[in-house]
Amino acid sequence: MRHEVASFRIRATSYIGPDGTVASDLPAFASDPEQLIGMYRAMVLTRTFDAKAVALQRTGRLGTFASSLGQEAIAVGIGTAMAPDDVLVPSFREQGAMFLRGVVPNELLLYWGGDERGNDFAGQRHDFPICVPIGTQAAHAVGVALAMQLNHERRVAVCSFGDGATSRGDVYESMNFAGVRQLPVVFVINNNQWAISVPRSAQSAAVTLAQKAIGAGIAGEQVDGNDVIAVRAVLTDAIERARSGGGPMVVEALTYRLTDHTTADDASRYRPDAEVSERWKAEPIARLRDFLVHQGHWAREREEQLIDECAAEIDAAVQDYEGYRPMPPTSMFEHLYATLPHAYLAQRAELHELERLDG
Ligand SMILES: Cc1ncc(C[n+]2csc(CCOP(=O)(O)OP(=O)(O)O)c2C)c(N)n1
Ligand SMILES: [Mg+2]
Repeated sequence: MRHEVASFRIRATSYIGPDGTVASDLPAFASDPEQLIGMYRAMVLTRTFDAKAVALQRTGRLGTFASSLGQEAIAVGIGTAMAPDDVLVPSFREQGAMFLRGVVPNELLLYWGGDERGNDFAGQRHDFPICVPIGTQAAHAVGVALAMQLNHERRVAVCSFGDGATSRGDVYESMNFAGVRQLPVVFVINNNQWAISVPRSAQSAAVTLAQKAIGAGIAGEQVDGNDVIAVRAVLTDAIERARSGGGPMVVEALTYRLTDHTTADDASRYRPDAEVSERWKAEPIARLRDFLVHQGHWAREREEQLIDECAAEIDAAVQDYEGYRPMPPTSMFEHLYATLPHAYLAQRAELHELERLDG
């Protein structure tokens, strides 16, 4: 006899469609225009920051930078769904969430400028720094969630990574362990359809990336990652569920990387312009703005004022950043170990000597 022993469904949520359609059952926070305007502002600030950071890199004033152009709704959805005590364990494209959590633009400029002081967030002591090794932060998030569970804390770890990262063992292993222990962790897949030049279709034969949760025995769902209302709503539910002992969850947020992978990349070499132009029609900022205008909560003067405010805030951050004296090369030894391992002592001494000779 054969019978079905398991089956699964993956639910997808959206509230505001790219064509302006609006669902009737909006979440409660969406009836407060100030909440929506705050989210709109956070997305515009993020886009302003990204544009400035790319310009700084192009003029030799910043190192390699990863823009989140087109992906702002995911970061802002994460940042607005989390409680202050929760712990964000981000990848390298979550600047919008980091700003909402108290990291300041100047710190991220320092980081991307190669200065470790940028990872020592003055106003946000318990979130994790940017993680460039793909997917390794998932294991860190699971460790954080395990500590929270052992300490009986009502806190949640929120970990984001890309579509490409879901092919990594680190991510599978983390999901698996989170399922076994029913840890308070929410994994957010920031599915921007590309992992540098590798398209989503070459990443996995699975119809959704959310269903990778099923193999780990945890819940998985999709959300329209260009609809900030949907991202916030779905993540709020996932986080509150995890907080009250309901276990981990995987949320796949569907979006599109509208620009190069980083400033070291040229995406026009591997994807057609027509694909990118098409995706601009669904980008998240215009979508929320259209909704706000339609509801009578937004107008040209407010838009112009907001653009000026964001530009001023980012310009001030650039001024601060450029006012920093660069750290000496020996600072590379200062931020990883509490006690420097023996093998590095001689290397540091050698660098000190070179610095001394350089005057
Ligand atoms: C362990 C590891 N392998 C390879 C790389 C080089 N690398 C940097 S970004 C990237 C692609 C990541 O794609 P995805 O997870 O979709 O995130 P996205 O950059 O699209 O946000 C790769 C392979 C790395 N940083 N770490
Ligand atoms: Mg990607």
